[in-house]
Amino acid sequence: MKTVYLGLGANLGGREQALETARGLLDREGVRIRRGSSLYETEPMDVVNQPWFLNQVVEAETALFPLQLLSRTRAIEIEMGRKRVVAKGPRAIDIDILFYGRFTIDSPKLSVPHPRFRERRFVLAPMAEIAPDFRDPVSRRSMRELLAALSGQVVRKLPGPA
Ligand code: PH2
Ligand code: MG
Ligand code: MG
Repeated sequence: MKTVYLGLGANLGGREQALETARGLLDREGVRIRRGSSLYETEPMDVVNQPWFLNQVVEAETALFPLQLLSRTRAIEIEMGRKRVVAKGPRAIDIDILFYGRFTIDSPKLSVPHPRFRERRFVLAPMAEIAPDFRDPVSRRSMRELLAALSGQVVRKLPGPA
């Protein structure tokens, strides 16, 4: 079993319900969620003219290999009605593989750690909440350190368990 961290995001429709549905479908697909961060209401990045996101990070255990995990997460996105209209634009659900144990993967289909996570408060704030001492296998810096080094992007932690 490998410990993985996944980033969940939604900015269309019932966002909180979408995250809950995604967590349930991940479990069905053999991705056992051990911990979930709080939910965060986050300012959109990259494509800024789109609704705010609800983001969450989950820690899970899985026996799936990285590309198997990727195809299951893609299948869940499609099952949940995601259509790729605009790259980095609005979506009903997005499931990103942030970390796969301490492995680094650079293949045409998949890059792990997620190539842009260090610039993204919507990833680092929930990561630092559930795994502050986890180290980025590339930079060797902890989530807490990477978050502290970041400026910009508004994220609001919502009260209560996810
Ligand atoms: N995902 C993107 C692009 N921009 N912004 C926020 N706040 N949250 C996201 O999950 C997000 C984004 C591409 O996947
Ligand atoms: Mg994404
Ligand atoms: Mg994605």
